[in-house]
This record gives sequence, C-alpha cells and structure tokens, in this order.
Amino acid sequence: MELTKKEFIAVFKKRLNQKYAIDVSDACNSELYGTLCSLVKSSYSAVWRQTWKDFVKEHDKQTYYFSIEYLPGKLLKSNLLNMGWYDLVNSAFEDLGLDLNAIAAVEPDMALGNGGLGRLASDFMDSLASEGYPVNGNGIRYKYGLFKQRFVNGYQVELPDEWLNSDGGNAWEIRRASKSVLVRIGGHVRLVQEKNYLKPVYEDATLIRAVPYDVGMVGYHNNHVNTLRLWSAEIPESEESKYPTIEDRRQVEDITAVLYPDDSNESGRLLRLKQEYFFVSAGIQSIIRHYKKYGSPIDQISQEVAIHINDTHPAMCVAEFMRILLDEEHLSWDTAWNQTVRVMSYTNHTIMSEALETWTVPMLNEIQPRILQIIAEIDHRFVAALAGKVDGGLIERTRIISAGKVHMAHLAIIGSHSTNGVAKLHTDLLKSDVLHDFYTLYPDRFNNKTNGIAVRRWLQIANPRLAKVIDQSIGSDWRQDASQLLKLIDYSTDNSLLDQLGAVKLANKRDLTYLIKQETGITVSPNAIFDVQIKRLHAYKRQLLNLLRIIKLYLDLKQNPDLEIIPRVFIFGAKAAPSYHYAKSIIKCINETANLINHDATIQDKLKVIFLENYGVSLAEKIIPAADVSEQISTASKEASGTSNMKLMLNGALTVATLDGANVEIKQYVGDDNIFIFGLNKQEVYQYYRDHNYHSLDYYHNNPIIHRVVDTLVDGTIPNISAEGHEIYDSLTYLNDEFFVLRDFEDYLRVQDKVDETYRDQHKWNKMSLINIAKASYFSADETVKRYAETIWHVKQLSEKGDM
Ligand code: DL6
Repeated sequence: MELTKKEFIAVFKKRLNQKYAIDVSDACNSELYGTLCSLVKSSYSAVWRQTWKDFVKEHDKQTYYFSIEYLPGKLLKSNLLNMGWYDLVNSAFEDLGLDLNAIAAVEPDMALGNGGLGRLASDFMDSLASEGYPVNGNGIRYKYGLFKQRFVNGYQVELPDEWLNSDGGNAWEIRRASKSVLVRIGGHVRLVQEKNYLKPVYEDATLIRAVPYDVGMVGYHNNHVNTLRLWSAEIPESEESKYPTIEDRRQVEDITAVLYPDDSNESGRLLRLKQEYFFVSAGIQSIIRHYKKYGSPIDQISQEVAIHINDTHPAMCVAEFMRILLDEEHLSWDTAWNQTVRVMSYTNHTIMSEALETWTVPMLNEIQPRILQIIAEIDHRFVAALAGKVDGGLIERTRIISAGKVHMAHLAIIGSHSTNGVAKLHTDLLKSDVLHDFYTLYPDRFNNKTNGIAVRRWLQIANPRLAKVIDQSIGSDWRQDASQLLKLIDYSTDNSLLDQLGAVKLANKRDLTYLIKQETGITVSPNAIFDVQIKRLHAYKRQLLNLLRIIKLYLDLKQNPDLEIIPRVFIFGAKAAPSYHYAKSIIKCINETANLINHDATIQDKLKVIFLENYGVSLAEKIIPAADVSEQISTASKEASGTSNMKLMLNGALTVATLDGANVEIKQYVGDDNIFIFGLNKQEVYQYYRDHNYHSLDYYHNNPIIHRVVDTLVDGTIPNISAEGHEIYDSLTYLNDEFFVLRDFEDYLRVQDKVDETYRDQHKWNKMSLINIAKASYFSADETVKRYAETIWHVKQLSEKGDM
C-alpha cells in the first residue's frame, strides 16, 4: 500500500476509531500499538497470500526450518522497516505528537528461545524472506516465553513470562484451526501384516490436537512474506470427556506451556521429549498434507520439499517422515529412506556434550513407541550395511542406539544429506574430533556455514544514528546490500567521519546511561569505556574471567586510589538456566562485586559494574549500539560460533577475544591490528587434554596476583558470597579449573592494558571501529542464508530485493 503521510494519518485515525472507539488524543500506547499492528498486518496479508500462491503455482521447492527456539524479539519496527513504512510512520507520528519508540515498546518480546540458537533462527527468517526464498519456520508457540529474570539480593529469580497475556499480546499471529492435525503420544503399537506393508495398530495412545498459529515473516522491500508456523497443544473435541478435571487438561496443555521445561528431573525430561515429538509430528504431517494436495507423487517429495533440523531437538523429523512414508503412504523402506535422506539436512550448534541429546530407550518407548521401532530399524540397517566393511569399533561409536541410549545427533547425521557447523573452526572441530567418525563415513556430507546476523535489525533499527552517518558517507545502498558497507574502508582516514563515529557512540552511551540509571539507580559516565559481555551465563563463556579482572582492578585501586586508569563501566547481560547452579553462583558473585564497587567512594567512579536484569533481544538492541568493547572470551574450542561478536563489531565495538568460534574469522577479516586477541588457542587447549598437564593450582600458588584475586572469593573481601565464593574458588583450584580461567588470566590482563592504551588515542580507536563496522558485512545473514539455500536446500529465490 503506497500512502502519503496525510493518507496514512487519515487511515490510522479511522482504524483507531473502528477498533477502540477513541481519538488519538485520548488513546493510550497499547491502543495506538494495536491499531498500528492491525494496519501493518492487513497491508501485508495480501502479499502473504500471494507469496503462498506463488510457492504452489510453480511447484517450487520449499524448505521448512524446524527449530525448537525462535527469538524474534519485537516485530513492529522490523515489519515497518521491511515494508518501507518506517520513515513515513515515524514522521506521521511526530506530526500527531506520538512517539513511535514508546508505542513499539508496548509489544512483548517474543522470547521463545534461550539464546544464540533461537536468535539465529529469527535472523535467518528475516533474511530468508528478504532474499525471497520459499522457506518457512516451524516451531512451538510456548504459552510462557523464557523466564523473566529478576535479581533478589543478588540471586537470579525466575518469573513466568506471560507474554500472551500482556497488553500487546501477540498481534502478529493468526490462529489457523482448520489446519490442525492430530499427534499421537504414548500407548502401545503392534504391527499387523497387510497385503504389501506392515500396518501399525495403536492401543491406549493419547491424541493431541496441534493447532498452528502463523506469523508473517515480512521480506525487505520485495513483496515477499514467508510463514513462521508455531504449534500449540490442545485437547481434541472428540476427546474432551477424557479430561474431566483441570489437572487432566493441564497434562495436554502443558506440552506447549514452557520453553525447555526443567530437565534436571525425569518428568521434565519426558515433557521435553514430548514437546520435541509434538512439534516435529505436527510440522511433518502438515508438510506432507500440503504436498499431497499440491505437489507431485509422494515418492518424488524430495524434489519439492527440504526439511532443516536446527540442532538435535527436531532430529525425530527423520523418523517421523519415515513413519508417514511407510505407514500412511506405503512406500517401500528403500524408497522412503532414499527420499528422507534427500529431504533432511542438519546443523550442529555446539560441541558441548550435554547439548548433544540422548534419550533412553524406555523414555522414547513411552513417548512414541512406533518412532522407537523405526529408529531401531534405521539403526539395524545402518549396522548391517557397514558390517564387514569398516572397523567394528567405528560402527559401535556411530550407531544410533547403544548402551540403552538413543543418540539424536547420530540419527540426524545418518538420516540427512548434509551436516554443517556454524563457523570454520567449529566445522573443523566437528570433522577432526567431535564427529570425526561420521566424517570418515560421510566426508561429502560435512560443510561449514558460518553464522550471520540481520544487519537490518542490528544496525538500521537498533542504531539509527550510526545508520544515518553511514548514509552520509557512502550512500544508502548498504541498506539493501550489506556488502556495500565495505566502502567505508575508503573513509578510514576521513577525520570528519571518524569524529562523527565517536559522536554517535557517545550519544548512544548517553542513552544507555539513562537506562542504567532507570533500571539500577546507578549513575555511570558516558565518558568511561563501556565494556560489554552479553550472552547466556555458562562456565565456558567465562564471565568469571571478566569478573576476576574486575576484582584485580578494584584491588589495585584500593591499594592506590590515585592510580590513573581509564574509567570503565562493565556491563553484563545474561540469564542462567534455572537448574544450572554454578552459573547462578557466578551471577551472585558478579552482583555482590558490583554492589561493593559501585558503592565504594574511594573508587571515584573509575570502575562501575552493571548487571542488567532480564537480558533479551530488546535489551541487546539498547546495549549493543553503546558498546566500546566486546568481550568474546570463551575457552578456545568451546563456542561454536557466537553471534553477539558479530552484532557488536557491526556497531563499532572493538573485540577482545580468544581464538574461538567466529572470532577466528573476525580476526581474519579485520586484521591483527583491529582486534585484541589473547589466551590459549584450540591446539593448546587440546594439547593440555592430551597431556593431562594443566594444574591450575600451580597458577594459584605461583602467581601472587592470581592468588590474591582468587582469595577474594573466600576471604570476605566481597561480602555475602560465602557459599558461592567457595564453590567458585574450589572450581578454580582443587577441581582444576575446567575452562582454563587461571591459565588465560595474565594474558587477558595484558590485552586489556592494550585496550586502555589504544582508547587513549581516540582517532586510532575510531578508525579501528570503522574497519570493524565495514568488515562486519561479511557476516550478513542475507549471505549466510544464500549459502544454505544454494548448497544445502537447493531452493530458488522467488522474488528479488527492490523497492515495492
Ligand atoms: O549457532 C548459533 C549459536 C552459536 O552462535 C553459539 O556459539 C552456540 O553456543 C549456540 N548453541 C546452542 C546450542 N545449545 N547449546 N548449548 O545454543 O548456537
């Protein structure tokens, strides 16, 4: 819809009146928000429908991206931007005396994920639509998003995130009851021989109604809207009488109630397995139903359908797809298997063994006995096909079911034609170590797809000041095509631009100081270095290393209050998994250290430590534009890729990094002079593993600085951490410091001194910043998804970028 500002204002007022019977002057922000969303949605719905028809008409191949997590954050601004409405609405609202930012803030964050994995899926959804690829998401419509984090006496407390009950609700979704499917869970199954196939007969299974809620994924200026389909569990009408009490009903409704229910106990794990099967089965049933209605014969389905398994959670896609092809479509095993492997592809997102899921055979049998039978048959055939051809040990290590456990990553790899890692180093590690056995079996299946980020959200929307300065130097083509940002390199000696970059950063830091004051009551100076570490709280990400350095600075200043240092504000944003005790202890220690330092007058504002509550997409959009330093300090080899590293560099922060994940590629792009690298590399970490010769106590005993700093965890220097401090102290000393914190500490101090020294030369700093902004374009998700589309899924672009 092409509108002038005047027309937009008229349409907006009319819709507001129709929807809420109110005028602009009396309307509250949530009414204004609801009105704007309804206008936006009704404007893209015709395009949405047309995109769907185009998919069907051409019999073009479509991809379905299965992910148990999505983190879209807020969609209003992103939809406005992608539809080309942003400036128009902003200016119209100014005329009406309205504040778009305040109105957009009404929208609850759609927090259907824990961290990088879910945000990546959402950045991909944006890029796939913007590049015009026929790719739809498939996930779960959790009633409660990721918990809301509060700090009480420094401890993390988890509160439910009732996002659907908030003022904004979910304005974007459309409930499509007519597209519901039934998912069978539990019970028993036996196979009965029919003419030419085995017919499963189910007894005592529970039927769950899976109802899809569709959210439009609007492409950038290209008349293309894909679908994110999220499934919700309900009781089928025919089964109502079986659920007389509220408790009974909850057993069904709870399947899609919370994201990653606590899996520290058996019932939590069972519920999670149920969730996984539920969204896999619902998604695959609806894909096959659609294909049968509009597609070619079922034994050619791989020509028109690709299914992506995002991490191991949807690995049952392989077995569920086989189930339908065998039990309902009566294809032979070989034909069904051939199609399945061609359809499926898999991304591995971590080498941490706890995230490579396994289920016990009895658990899988309890949730879906037919799926277990099919997995057992895949396993049996895999073993039979290799017997006598390769070493027996290799077969044992790679088979799907062993020692009573079902290995979901093995199922995903064996049942798909592509396995990719998410950064070069990570993929190399998969090949050489974690999945080496599979690599020897299927070398051609392995490939790398380094992660990417949505430059639209993380620069155009999150940092309008920087976007404007970039427009003024290189023009605005980069808004369509991020690679144009490389033109900035030509301006690396343009003092005026470098000064403007400095001014933008300062203004963004000022904004963040207001937010910090509002949220924590602490005053910080925008002239300090803003040193940012934002990511999930995990031991391998080493927020602890950052904390120990903060303590070291504090001790130095206590000893010498006149010490000249560049003031720093350390900013943390992180949630710990509710059952991850150690991570929660680190949060407590950071909060208590913050409390100590922030209220110590002798420190004279040279140090401030801010831990912002409830880190999520919207908070990230406020922190990232204001960051000077990006902390990417995981133990080398442990972070698969990282994506906050890319977002922060795009916004001009300089990276302090270990050679881990995508940091390695960042270093390659920006060059050694524009990044601060420290610590063990992957080879050195692995050397320690091989030689068993890391003794953290040696570092503790032989290095007086380390000794003094680590002792503060237990000697009362930091108040109120007696239990948590001892837990962390023990982990670093007697338990031999699993993540080499003490080993890397000295080098971390060295590199941080270099940061200080560089910051003193603002001209140099801004130049480095400019190079980082330019080179971040290599991590545009638009390019990443092209590589998935062209080399894994083989889907074509249906529409190209260009103004509507
Ligand atoms: O690929 C997206 C993201 C990576 O950037 C992170 O490095 C990686 O930790 C994360 N992986 C997960 C999987 N579960 N765990 N742990 O979230 O994926």
